[in-house]
Amino acid sequence: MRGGWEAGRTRRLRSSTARAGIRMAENRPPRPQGTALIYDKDMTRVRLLWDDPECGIEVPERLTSTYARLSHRGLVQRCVRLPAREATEEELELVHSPEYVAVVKGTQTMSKEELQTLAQQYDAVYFHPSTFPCARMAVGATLQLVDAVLTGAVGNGMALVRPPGHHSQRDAANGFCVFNNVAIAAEHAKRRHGLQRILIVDWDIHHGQGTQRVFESDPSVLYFSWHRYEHQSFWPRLRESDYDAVGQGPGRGFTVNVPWNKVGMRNADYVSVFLHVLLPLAIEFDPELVLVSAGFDSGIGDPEGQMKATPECFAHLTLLLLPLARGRLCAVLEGGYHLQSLAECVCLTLQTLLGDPVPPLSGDPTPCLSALESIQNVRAAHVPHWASLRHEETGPVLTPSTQRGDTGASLLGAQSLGTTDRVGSLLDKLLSCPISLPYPDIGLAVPDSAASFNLPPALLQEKDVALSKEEAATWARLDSAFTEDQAFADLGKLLALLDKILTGQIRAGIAVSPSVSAALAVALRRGLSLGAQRCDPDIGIRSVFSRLLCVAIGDLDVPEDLRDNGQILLLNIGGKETAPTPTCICLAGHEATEPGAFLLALTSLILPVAYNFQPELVLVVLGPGCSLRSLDVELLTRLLQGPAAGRMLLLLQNSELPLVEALAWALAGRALPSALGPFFSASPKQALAVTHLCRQLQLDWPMLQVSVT
Ligand code: Q9C
Ligand code: ZN
Repeated sequence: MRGGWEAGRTRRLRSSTARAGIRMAENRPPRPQGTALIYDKDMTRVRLLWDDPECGIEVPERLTSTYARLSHRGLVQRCVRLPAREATEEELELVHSPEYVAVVKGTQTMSKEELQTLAQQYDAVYFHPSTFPCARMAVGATLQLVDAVLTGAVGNGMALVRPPGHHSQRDAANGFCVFNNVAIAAEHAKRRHGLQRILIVDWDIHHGQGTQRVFESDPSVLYFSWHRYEHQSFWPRLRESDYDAVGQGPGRGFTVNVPWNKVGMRNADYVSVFLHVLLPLAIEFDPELVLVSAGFDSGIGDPEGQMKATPECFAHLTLLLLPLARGRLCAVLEGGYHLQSLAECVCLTLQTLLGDPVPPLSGDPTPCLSALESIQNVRAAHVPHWASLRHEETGPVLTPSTQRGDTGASLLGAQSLGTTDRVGSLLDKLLSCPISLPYPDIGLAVPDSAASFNLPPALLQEKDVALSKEEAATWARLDSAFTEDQAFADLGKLLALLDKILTGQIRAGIAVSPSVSAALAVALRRGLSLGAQRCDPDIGIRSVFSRLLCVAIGDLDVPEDLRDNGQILLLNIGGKETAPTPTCICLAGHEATEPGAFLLALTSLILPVAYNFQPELVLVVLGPGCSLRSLDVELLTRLLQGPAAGRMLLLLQNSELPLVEALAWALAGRALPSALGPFFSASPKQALAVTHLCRQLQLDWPMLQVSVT
């Protein structure tokens, strides 16, 4: 929406921005690091006092059992605890009418019968004498979180609140929601902190029609929601929840609805929507704050959602949002009614906010037909509003599928039968092996001159270990670049670092080399050879590294024997033209690394292929003359920590040494230090090149698909 279509302007600005970016990297102050957690047991006081099967699932144990699990995992102790408070009536009236606030206030002294009668005026709501103080505290907790993040006291955070908020409207309670916590927080961020662009990501499985209505004409709030819809047959059964509801007047394009028309959506469906719908628009929007309406009824096992996304999927969703808004992300609990699944999903969200590496994403990395239809439709609906989608050629789906969403083997009729059992045993399995993630540990193989950098703690620096001539011959095939002693020393460091990553002693690292092409060949050969003998410390049996993803930026020579090798997937951006094969993908020419073209390639090609491949290690190589902006390299680094559980080696040409500091922090889980800045679209020529390549490859890599054809 912002920025232009002028490729010429993009090209002229590129080199100066790139240099400025690198200079900036040298003197950046460290970003606020803490993760806030807000929880107050006063919010467990509200509960259903009569019999109502519809409202019976919104229970106090949603908070107590979630908090207990966070505490048991040691996550509470790692967070900055902030007190909740009750919002003022003035704050409530940022979104709600004084008349409605007075009605809710009046419930404090009502009898059970009066409460029940009032509840009947709304859809799927109950009241309790504690509803008013609890709902005020849910708002106040959300405001405390937003204030802490916007004043820089913490980097990000989460508020565990009840009652939830996103169905609540100016004059109405709805769907267990009394006051709209997130909508009030967004208004507060605008009015009290002067923010101009706020992104609300509503990953709850219900449509937050309350939030949508508050901001439907407001271009300063981009509202994204996915929701179980089933062609308008699922609650709240609104026409305005479909993909073609895009906002009103000046707010047109700033409401994004992704309807799920089938149940059983899985990790690949969720991640595909983030990569192909949310991320391009969010990057273009460049929010100053991200508010997540974090409902976990979209997680596996939930009786309302009936979806199949596993807890670790929420770690990935969080990771994909963290590069936005300099990491200023506030997650606020909405729904989530399967107590175990809810608690587990919250743990994984919070761990990701804390900077822990994300666990690998399980399941078949193929989005289902129904999800693809929704992706195609919502993209088509937003083409007029977003430059990042302007190259889209496909229109909306004309004849929606009748197949069920889950591409699994079972048939429509068999679905309800046994589903609960299957989900139950899957969950039991998941929960019986608690996730134990390695403590983030970063290694560096860089020249001694890097000693003056401001580097993250818990960092290992490889000492000089000169490579023998024999080793050099084995690994480097005596490349002419490696005849100098110093070059041998650099290679020795690189191999020592790589070995630690491959044997699981450290998670990620950065190596600098005078010749990255040669170093890349060394790393790949070593990876294949050592991978074959790797002993997995987690499961205690020999396992083999069989999938190495190499994302190479710039002009790099990769020896013939390492191309199309079967275990290596090579993605070369900005290099020489070669005919693409499924495992050697090239987006050629230096124009491919210009900001607009690169961002397009990142969300539509690099990340989908990376998630599809499910690599065990990601190697990112910045070749000579890599003209990516420092910011884009950081973005690439942060986002590629998803597909291989944070296992990553960055390989840089020694001229790029100044990038080491920023990238070490990025590997350690720190947010991007600056906003994404003005949006550049890809030139029509570059957009066509990316689109064409994705089309060619989508049979081999289904995560690339954005339409059903
Ligand atoms: N059987 C939240 O998740 N009941 N609210 C729908 C469909 C209302 C959900 C009935 C669900 C409200 C915050
Ligand atoms: Zn919900």
